[in-house]
Amino acid sequence: MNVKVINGTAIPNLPWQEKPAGCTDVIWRYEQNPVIQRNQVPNSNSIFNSAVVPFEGGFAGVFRVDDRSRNMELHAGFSKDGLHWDINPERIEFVSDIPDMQEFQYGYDPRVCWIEDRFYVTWCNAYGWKPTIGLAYTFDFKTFHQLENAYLPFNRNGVMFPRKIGGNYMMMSRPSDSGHTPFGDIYVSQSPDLTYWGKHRHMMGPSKGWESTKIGAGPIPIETDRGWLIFYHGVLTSCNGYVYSFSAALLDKDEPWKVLKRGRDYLISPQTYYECVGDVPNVTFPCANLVDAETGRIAIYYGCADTVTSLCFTTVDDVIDYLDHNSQV
Ligand code: BMA
Repeated sequence: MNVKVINGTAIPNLPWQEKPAGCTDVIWRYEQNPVIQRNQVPNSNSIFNSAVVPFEGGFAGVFRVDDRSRNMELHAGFSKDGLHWDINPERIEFVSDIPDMQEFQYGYDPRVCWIEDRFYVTWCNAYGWKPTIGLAYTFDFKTFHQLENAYLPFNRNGVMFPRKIGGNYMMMSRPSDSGHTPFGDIYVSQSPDLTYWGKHRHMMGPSKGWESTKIGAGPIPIETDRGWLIFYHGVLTSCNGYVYSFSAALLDKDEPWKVLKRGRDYLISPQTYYECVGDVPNVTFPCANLVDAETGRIAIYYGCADTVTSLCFTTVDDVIDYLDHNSQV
């Protein structure tokens, strides 16, 4: 490995498949995709845009499950190998001492981040039936303690950094509108206590064709000796609607709103059947990455066509090498 993963852990049982012979892509897909089918839970319509982490020698996660009434809900799930998942049929019932946080309206697009001694979950949470960023923590994926929402509506794609930086917790987010927002930049906000968020800094906005409409943060940032490595999604407006692809960027380690490198091209765009056909065609939407600190191998979980969940693979060296030669900040 040329680039070192910092503060990472070894994941010897990381789901993994070698790059196919002759493949020149930076990120390659798992051959048995999708790993999570739409009807894996009784009464589910779709399971996608979901987050997983290493847990007790295996893996745990928070899954976006839309049910057959088309309620958008979050379910916990467990797996020994990261491929075969046992997802709870009942949605997560958050507990909270804060009366205003006690009613669950809808939740989607979760991310899970280990910080210090527990797992934090961020998700797009309805407050007054309007989307903002919900925040909760869990130790065991059984009881989830809900905290204050991080922001006012409208906001989506809240993604925490896995440690305090300069003494504060940090979170990326994407201020939005009430609909299928036709704009969107990524900002980084800071908090001393996970209740009050401020010092909002602009990180980056839409750019080249594949990400010309809006962008949003994806999985939890990976700390390396070159800076924070992130995957993020970008949206193109075609004559037939939105197309969601994703690429990578490298952020300054102390001031992560400063973008050091940014992929010129997408690294994954909707091209396979399961990415192009589903409830919302042409969506690849990453919400989690598992990183083996020993080898630099990365397994990315991404939602496909708002219907199923898939896996793809790369390495820290492959992505940084790509960024070193194909960056357009
Ligand atoms: C976004 C979110 C995502 C979804 C995407 C494509 O606004 O709702 O959950 O994957 O649209 O429909």
